[in-house]
Amino acid sequence: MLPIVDKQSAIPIYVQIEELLRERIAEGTYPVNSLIPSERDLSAQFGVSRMTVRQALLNLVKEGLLYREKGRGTFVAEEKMEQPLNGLTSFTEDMKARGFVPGTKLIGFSIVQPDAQIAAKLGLDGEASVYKIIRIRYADNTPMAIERSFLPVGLLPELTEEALQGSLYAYIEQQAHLVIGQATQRMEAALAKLDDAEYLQISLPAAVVLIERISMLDDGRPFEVVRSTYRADRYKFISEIGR
Ligand code: 16G
Repeated sequence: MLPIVDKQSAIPIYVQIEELLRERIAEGTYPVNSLIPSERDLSAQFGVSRMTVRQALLNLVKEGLLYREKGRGTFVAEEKMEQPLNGLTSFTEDMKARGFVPGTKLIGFSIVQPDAQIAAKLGLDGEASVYKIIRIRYADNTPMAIERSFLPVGLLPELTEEALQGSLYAYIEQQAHLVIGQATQRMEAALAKLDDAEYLQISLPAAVVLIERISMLDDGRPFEVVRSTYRADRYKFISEIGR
């Protein structure tokens, strides 16, 4: 039986094909990471041209619902991670809450003099030094984000590389006995830079979401400025909004 493509409709045929493919993915006819039928097969199934199928597939690839592998075909992508923007949570907590095993690769750990911007955001004067920490964060071994963090050495004088293999927030609360209060976040879209694309194992050009978080202890002292690069193909950000 041919699926219904309405050629008289005002809705372009490629959009109708997109919808039909979306349904098949949602129903599990095409499971996550499975190879979907070729353009030729789909055009025969839907009774439309290969050009039309190609357009629909291209749009679904752009949207992140499908991905392509050179020489192998088009596959169904994993569902994006839904990241709430309401609570001040840690990466480790976020991953665990979703049933993923959080992972960290520490690729930078040094003590530096902050530039004027970072110093101002952390409320530091010219003398104070900061940790500069770069970590790749994983969910079940898939790289999800890169975090470049700056923390005042004075607040966490005993911070070690070992502690950063696990949760920074757990260290702050349980080892350093500080109380985390609130944070301000700014988000913007960007194209991934070459080194970040390598860390995230994505091919260029690729969209990413940049988030800067400035976090404070409950007494108002800023304890971190973090610039994170999130994979736009793996993340959706959700916020609850009331009128
Ligand atoms: C999140 C935070 C980051 C924080 C980290 C601590 C955003 C944008 N960033 O990734 O600021 O440093 O969690 O995670 O949400 P951890 O306790 O697992 O090390």
